[in-house]
Amino acid sequence: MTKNSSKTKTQGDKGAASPALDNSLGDIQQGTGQVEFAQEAREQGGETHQHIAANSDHDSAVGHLTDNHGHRISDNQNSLKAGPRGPSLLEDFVLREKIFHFDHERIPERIVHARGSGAHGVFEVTDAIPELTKADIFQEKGATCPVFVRFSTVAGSKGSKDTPRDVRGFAVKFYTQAGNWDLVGNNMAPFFIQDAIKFPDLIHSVKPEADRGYPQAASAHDTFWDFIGLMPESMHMIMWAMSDRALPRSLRMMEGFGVHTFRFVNAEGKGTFVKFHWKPVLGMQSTTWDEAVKISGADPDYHRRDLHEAIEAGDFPAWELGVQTFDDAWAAKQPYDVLDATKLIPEEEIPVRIIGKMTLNRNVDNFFAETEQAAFLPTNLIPGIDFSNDPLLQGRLFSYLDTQKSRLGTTNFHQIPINAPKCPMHNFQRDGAMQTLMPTGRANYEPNSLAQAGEDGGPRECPETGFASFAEMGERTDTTAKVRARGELFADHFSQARMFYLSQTENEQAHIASAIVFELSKVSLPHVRNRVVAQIRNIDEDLAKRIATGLAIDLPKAEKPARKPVDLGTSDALSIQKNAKDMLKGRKVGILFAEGSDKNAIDNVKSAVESAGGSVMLIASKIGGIKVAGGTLEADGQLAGTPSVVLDAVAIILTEDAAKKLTKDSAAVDFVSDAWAHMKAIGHDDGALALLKHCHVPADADGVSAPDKSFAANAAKRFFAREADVRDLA
Ligand code: HDD
Repeated sequence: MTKNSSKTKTQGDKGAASPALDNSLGDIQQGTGQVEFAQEAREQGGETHQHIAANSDHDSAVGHLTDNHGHRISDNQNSLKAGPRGPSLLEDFVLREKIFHFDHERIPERIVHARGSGAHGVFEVTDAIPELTKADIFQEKGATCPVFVRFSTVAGSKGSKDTPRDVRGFAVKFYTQAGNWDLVGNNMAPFFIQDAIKFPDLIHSVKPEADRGYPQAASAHDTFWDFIGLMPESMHMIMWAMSDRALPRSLRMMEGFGVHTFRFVNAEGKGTFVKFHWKPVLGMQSTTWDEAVKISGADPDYHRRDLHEAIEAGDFPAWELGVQTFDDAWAAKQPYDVLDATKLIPEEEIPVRIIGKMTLNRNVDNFFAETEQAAFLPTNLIPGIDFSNDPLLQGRLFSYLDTQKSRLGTTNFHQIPINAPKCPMHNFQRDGAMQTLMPTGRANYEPNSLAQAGEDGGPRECPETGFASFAEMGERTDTTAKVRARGELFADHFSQARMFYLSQTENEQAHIASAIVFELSKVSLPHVRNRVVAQIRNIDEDLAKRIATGLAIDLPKAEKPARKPVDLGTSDALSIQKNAKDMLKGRKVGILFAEGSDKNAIDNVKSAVESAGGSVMLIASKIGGIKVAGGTLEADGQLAGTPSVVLDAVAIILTEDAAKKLTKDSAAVDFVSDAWAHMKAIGHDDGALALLKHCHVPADADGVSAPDKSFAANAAKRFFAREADVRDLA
């Protein structure tokens, strides 16, 4: 141990263990030589107690059950009583500690984004950009850095379903050698509000209503739409939130956005504005609303399971990181303000330059220790990246640090392994609740002159390499008045909302109209409904009419816009369907079979799907083993528990008798009817025709085919042309 060292032990700091750990491991050093192992456990977090206890056993490598202080427990079944039928005794420290710990197992959930799923991965630079930024991670092509990602819904509690209509959080922690960089974004490019001072109001309005405590994880209620109708700046985001973007098929199939304009700063101190984008390698895909609702019943953990299973299977989800960069002069010419988080920059104006790739390749080992305790901070920046004056971003810079203290209970939350940097960390901050580090030495202040006496005076500032804020030129001068105001162009609330709506395909536009009709139909206050439609008249007259017709209300008088909208044209990049990648990779095909089904046909579908990169799930009424023509087959899923909503396409291989029998089974009927209504490919053999007919599925329709290669090609698509036949769209 370095004498008088004021260095602090952190992850990645491979110096000696702290004295406390050394002492506690004295026995281990003699007995088993497990110091390194135990120290590693400490660095990886969470497991230390268990391992120290287990390994401090001199005579056995097998773990003995102990309490939290290392005392072996002889009986974990019975509490200590005064006689077998007597009262329990207060002295039972084993019982008391166990119950005490259990009572405190839960921590407050996040006020927003409570429901989330996380995974580890790696980021690799594919195109170095030293000319734009001096950020450590972007200097060399091929450089890599570990990452942790947490995806989330926004409104629901942590036990809520995965598939509500909602924005998805897309938070990435890069553990760079220059410190952690957290890019805490969403799967939608704009945001609801322009100024952080409105965030508590927005969130209060969308959360379960204050008096009645419902609805959970839903925006379809009075208070949300009341707020929205009164906040026209939210209209652009409302178009996104009511679009298919709010219903991702998989977390692996959604885009991510840093939302705000940030600054890159290069080695010469030159600043460049930047917007960050994540592009999914599997392409974008969404479910229909009906599908999402049914999935939430069939599998509330649909997205969490999908992410976990894909990573377990080695089918690693990946995204490309892209940037849109521009300078102040370009920004000044735009009809919108780049500091306004309710606006985006069309990709057709400034193309997204791909600079890296993120691959998620490891599931968490402990959901609580990692996913739940992960603390993201927009203030986690590294030299070469800086904030902009976006007033929403500026407010976030306070909120996240603050929230971690209330959620994780201590200012030392940065020491939790998932949050700790993987580069050295040394400073003079000390103590606090749950302090787990052991800074040593006399120097806990700076400046100090202890080094002159041969002692370790501790770390020093780094004027050259440390974080230096970009020397922002502009409005902050001595003559600028303090104001509570916004930039002039912030007042344009409708131009980009219109651009988004007009950029969608016909189906996508219909989905937006239907979604708003659905949501406003759950609103009980007529004036709230009317005001929202009155705002939407400023986006698109036809959309407003469709919604009014869908609600059976008169078209209200348009709200007067604060600033006249301008025509921004369209941007194809905003549509999911226009950018869909018809691929089977990452998609799941179900094969419904029964007694007597043709094994050969099943095998053919399986190999066609698998060779196109998809996965297959065999589904039958019973899972244990069913006699089919050509052998016996076990099913992966029982029909009643595996509806077609959790699949991307279905093949139905049945004998005529089995098909007739299944017409009387509502699970089978729903299986086929839903696959048809959700515009999925259906493969079938002749035997299955009776079931198809019963479900009113025309055997010659587009996307309905024999279970051969054509089915595998169809399975990668959705047949949106079918939609008008299966749904009454607004
Ligand atoms: Fe936020 C969490 C994304 C505006 C205050 N936010 C949180 C998470 C994401 C975002 C992805 C979850 C992180 C995780 O997985 O742990 N938030 C955004 C985006 C915003 C945004 C993209 C706008 C562009 N947020 C925003 C504002 C405020 C907050 C304006 C407050 C002024 N957000 C929080 C928070 C949370 C949070 C209360 C809850 C849990 C947490 O921070 O760690 O501080």
